[in-house]
Amino acid sequence: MKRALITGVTGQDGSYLAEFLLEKGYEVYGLRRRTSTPNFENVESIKDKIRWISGDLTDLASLIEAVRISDPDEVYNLAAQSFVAASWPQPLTTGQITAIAVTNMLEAVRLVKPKAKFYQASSSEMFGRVVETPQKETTPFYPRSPYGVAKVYGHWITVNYRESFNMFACSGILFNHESPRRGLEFVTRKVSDGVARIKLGLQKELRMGNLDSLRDWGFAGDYVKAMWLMLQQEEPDDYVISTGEMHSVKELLEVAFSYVGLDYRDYVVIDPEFVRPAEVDLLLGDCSKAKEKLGWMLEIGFKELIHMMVDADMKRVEIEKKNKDLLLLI
Ligand code: NDP
Ligand code: GDR
Repeated sequence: MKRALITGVTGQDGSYLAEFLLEKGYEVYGLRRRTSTPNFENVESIKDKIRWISGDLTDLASLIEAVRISDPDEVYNLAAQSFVAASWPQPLTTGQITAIAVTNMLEAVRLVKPKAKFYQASSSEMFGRVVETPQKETTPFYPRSPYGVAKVYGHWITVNYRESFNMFACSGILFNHESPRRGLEFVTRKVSDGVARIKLGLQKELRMGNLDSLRDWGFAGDYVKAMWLMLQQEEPDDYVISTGEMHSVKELLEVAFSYVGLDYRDYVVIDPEFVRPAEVDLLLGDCSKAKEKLGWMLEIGFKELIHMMVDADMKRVEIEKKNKDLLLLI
């Protein structure tokens, strides 16, 4: 039985990856930092199957202990301060978790289990300002946020450990991927949740930032398979994972609102609070290398993804509304 250690297992990708690996028969160890309130929502159905290890990415001792306890064949480093907008008000925390802590994780693996295969969650945010379209593995980086800058560090330190210590370390340059488990502040989920609340009469408007930015949005469940495939290869390498299709935030609004019979222009209000100090205008990935070498395939397209998210939020918000109404009756 193979053993995997996942950091960031309570997040969107960590939860899909844990499910995928458990189905494949892996023993899954999940690193989890202490929180003041429980955050098991994404992993509720597999909570008892994960072997939990307490630790924090910024605490090297806890990572060394995590690698010692799990004795992993594969390590997936998914933990990060992952919200781009939060990286301006919290640039140092973002740097500590999203950049420097990648070295913590690599050091823990190098010291305790150097033969373990290592996956680093790199990001299309590293491309930032448009230098080349579509963006591929060889496109130069020009990050536009403290988050993007931190991810560039994480990417290169992973490449460096591969080259310096001959470690099996891969970096997956993943473009935006979404699901009903996406955090509520990210644009797709903010929209699917907003649509559900407006449709069910719990919210009157949706306050948004830049509607012109263009993103390459895929489904998280498809993307975690690519992470695993990277670690099953003979040689470690870096891969772009994307859909190769680009849509604007405006299109996202159109698809989500029209799905429940509404016109987004009647509800969306532009609020400067959600406009970023520097924007990544356009992200479009070329994942031919992953298709060819990993045999990776996309299963869910843009519209299907957004409809899936709206359906899930309609169900969730409906239950919330019923519970509220019941409370009013008591
Ligand atoms: P989430 O924000 O949903 O999850 C982040 C996870 O990291 C959470 O489990 C969080 O724990 C954990 N975490 C944060 N800080 C620490 C810390 N100091 N110690 C231990 N754990 C910590 O992110 P996603 O699942 O969407 O993304 C996974 C990774 O992939 C991230 O590194 C992200 O930057 C990267 N990425 C994501 C893309 C996307 O479109 N989703 C695209 C490209 C890259 P807690 O629950 O306690 O907050
Ligand atoms: P992103 O995702 O920054 O691309 O990072 P996000 O969904 O936050 O933003 C996408 C685009 O939508 C625009 N936008 C808004 N965004 C948010 N969150 N809220 C709004 O109200 C709003 N209005 C417009 C943004 O300006 C942006 O252009 C995600 C994260 O998962 C990263 O961790 C990951 O590395 C990258 O994707 C690839």
